[in-house]
Amino acid sequence: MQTSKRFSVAGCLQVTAIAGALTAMAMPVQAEQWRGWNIQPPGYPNTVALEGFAKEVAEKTEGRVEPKVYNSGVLGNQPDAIEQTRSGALDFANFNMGPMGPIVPATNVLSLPFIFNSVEDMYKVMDGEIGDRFADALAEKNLIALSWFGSGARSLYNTARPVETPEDVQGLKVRVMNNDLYVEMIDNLGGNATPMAYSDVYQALKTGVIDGAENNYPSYESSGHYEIAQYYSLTEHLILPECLCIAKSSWEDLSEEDQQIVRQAAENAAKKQRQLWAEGSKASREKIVSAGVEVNEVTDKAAFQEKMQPIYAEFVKQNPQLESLVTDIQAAQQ
Ligand code: BDP
Repeated sequence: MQTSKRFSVAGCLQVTAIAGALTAMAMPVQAEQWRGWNIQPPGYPNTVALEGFAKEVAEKTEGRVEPKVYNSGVLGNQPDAIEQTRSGALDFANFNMGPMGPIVPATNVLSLPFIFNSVEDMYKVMDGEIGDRFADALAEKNLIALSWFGSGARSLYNTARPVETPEDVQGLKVRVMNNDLYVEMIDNLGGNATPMAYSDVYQALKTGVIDGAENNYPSYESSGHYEIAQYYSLTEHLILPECLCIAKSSWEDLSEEDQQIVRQAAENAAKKQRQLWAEGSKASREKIVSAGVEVNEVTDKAAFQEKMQPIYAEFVKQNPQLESLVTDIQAAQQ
């Protein structure tokens, strides 16, 4: 009696287990479909790196997470996309730290003109403990920064003349990204700054609403701005890091194992992006030069740097809690 009862309980358990396994086979765990924002077009270094990230995550999580990258800013402009990622409406993105400033004040430190001496120094700083401080500030606003991309150095370009001294900026209408610091930057050089979405710049240049803008070689080239604004002057006033950021809610939905996979894929993507950036930047430069763009060196950068001093002074006055971040970045580059 007893034996048969035990037998039947075990049998029951076995049947239940088999039924469970069959159900699991028939209904696999729902895959997380991740939507990723990318402002750049197909083939751009960042795009290739992001697509590699998506592929690696899908493969290594065996389909538990399926990221898809939406290129060319089709999911909206950058300030909107930042808000959407913060709220979890988008799952991941590659953001520039310029338009991040109004949302995550600490990142404004990175937008102080000439804060970095070189792209190499920027990488060194962001890959170390200082980079972690920025990641912490982003996390407070629901953005998990998993790795840092580069975006070269931004320089001024316009339709009117080569910029060799600050006086050459006088009276030029210059598009800037959405950040008050950039308005001050152009104003201090005697120009008129116009904050505008990236996607509107081409038309604004064409119709003469603006005379110029500022960007790195790959963006200047891939956006087609070089076709209209044919003076590119190597002011190299901003060396901005970019993040590969995940929405906090999407991140927290992951198991620890999958977080590990996603983090590793983001680090691999940054490595790839930096390498592709160096190559792509060179290719873009060659392309614009052969299209007739006049590229000029700016020999007296100190004259531009001097005009930025009041911005630093005002910044630390308004944000005393960020002063140590400014001085630590400067000290790290000595
Ligand atoms: C590019 C950045 C992109 C910015 C764009 C701009 O990679 O994130 O949106 O500049 O100027 O270099 O708006």
